[in-house]
Amino acid sequence: MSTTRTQVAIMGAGPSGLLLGQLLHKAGIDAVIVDRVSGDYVLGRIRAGILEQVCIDLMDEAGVGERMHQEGLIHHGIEMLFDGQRHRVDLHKWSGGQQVMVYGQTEVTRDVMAARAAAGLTTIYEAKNTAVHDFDTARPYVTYEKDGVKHRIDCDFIAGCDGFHGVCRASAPRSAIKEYEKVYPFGWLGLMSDTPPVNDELIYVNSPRGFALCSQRSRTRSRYYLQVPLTHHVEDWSDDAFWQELKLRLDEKGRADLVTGPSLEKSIAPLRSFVTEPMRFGRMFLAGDAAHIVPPTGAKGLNLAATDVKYLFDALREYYQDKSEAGIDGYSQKCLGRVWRAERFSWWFTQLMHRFPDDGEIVAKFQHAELEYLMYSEAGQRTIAENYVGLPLDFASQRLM
Ligand code: RFL
Ligand code: PHB
Repeated sequence: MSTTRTQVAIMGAGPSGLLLGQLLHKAGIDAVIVDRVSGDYVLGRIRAGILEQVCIDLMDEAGVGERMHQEGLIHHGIEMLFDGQRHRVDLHKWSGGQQVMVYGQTEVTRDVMAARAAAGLTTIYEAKNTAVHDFDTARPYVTYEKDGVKHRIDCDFIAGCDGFHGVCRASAPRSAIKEYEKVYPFGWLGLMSDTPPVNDELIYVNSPRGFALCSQRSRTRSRYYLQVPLTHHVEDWSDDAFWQELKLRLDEKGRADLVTGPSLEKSIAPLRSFVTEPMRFGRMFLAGDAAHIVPPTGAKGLNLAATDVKYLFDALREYYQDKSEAGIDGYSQKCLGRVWRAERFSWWFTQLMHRFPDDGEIVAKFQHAELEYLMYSEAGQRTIAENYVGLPLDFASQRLM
């Protein structure tokens, strides 16, 4: 067994782990990242597409925002399509001048990976049998196997950035953890194509045939989603069938404007709301999907991961530079305050926009009435806008009165 030492052992080289590693490096704190898959595999996963300001700011703080600012598209609004009509929610107007940015998770990952490689930092990919040990003591360590050799990394802290199926949350003592979960009775079939987006802004569609979303990655690359039953398999959806169904869920203008083309990628993602409490177990901290999952309707998954990373980085920097444990002691509570607000919005927006198999026509009528109200009321517009652009980092401590 070969043994090395670092200050922070980061499990997982997704956006959470990579961003945390880059921030720590900039602050002069040593970290090693371990992932069970290859770098190419991580880059091949098509996921989130919308960055909130907190995520943009974190990319800048990590010193990896240059390409994002050149290529990312700023959006000031979203469209809601129901009853055959489009309604624009002016995010900028109703959120006090904020916006979101279209920039894919793949690109975020690529940028941080490149910076990491340029700085000569260690990422161990394709590590087998990863495990975390003794995080309830002052001397935690991680182990893994690579090319048939066993390795051990001694550390001060373990950052559990290893996603929903990772080893970190699974290693927390069952008596110390509470998990909240809701699984939705449908999935999202996503298709990526090198075709110009059907609209400048995203369109969220509530149609009698189910939810649809028209998103994008650039002016020449589109990302579309369809709500599908959980029993469907991606192999059964030809590109033609996808485009056909999308057209049926769009309005006349959408049908006329839609440019179709061969898919670059097609996959079905299940939808889930999930939260782990707490997010700290001794000297192990969970961040991102390792601790919580949202249904993608509110575009919150990656952005929540970025907030966790921001809080965790600040806490670790405080520990090393100011010799204070206040940040790490408050980490879990601080994250969970924001997590639950994003979970609530994602759940609410999901139930507003999808057809649930057991709901009758009356629920479709309720949805319609609620959407009409939201589009009529300034309070309604503000509710969507301020949640969509992301509540402020210190939201939990703010009250109007
Ligand atoms: P990730 O991206 O899942 O990365 C975790 C990394 O940990 C590695 N890993 C391990 N490493 C070591 N040892 C182990 N035992 C390990 N087990 C796993 C994995 O290989 C992986 O590289 O989590 P992270 O970094 O917290 O980032 C979170 C975001 O990826 C996630 O919140 C979003 O992508 C969620 N999400 C979406 N969010 C959006 O805002 N919009 C979307 O359209 C959207 N689409 C999606 C999504 C998540 C999906 N998942 C999780 C299946 C679509 C899908 C399919
Ligand atoms: C995406 O572009 O993948 C995307 C955008 C907005 C969402 C979910 C996914 O709400």
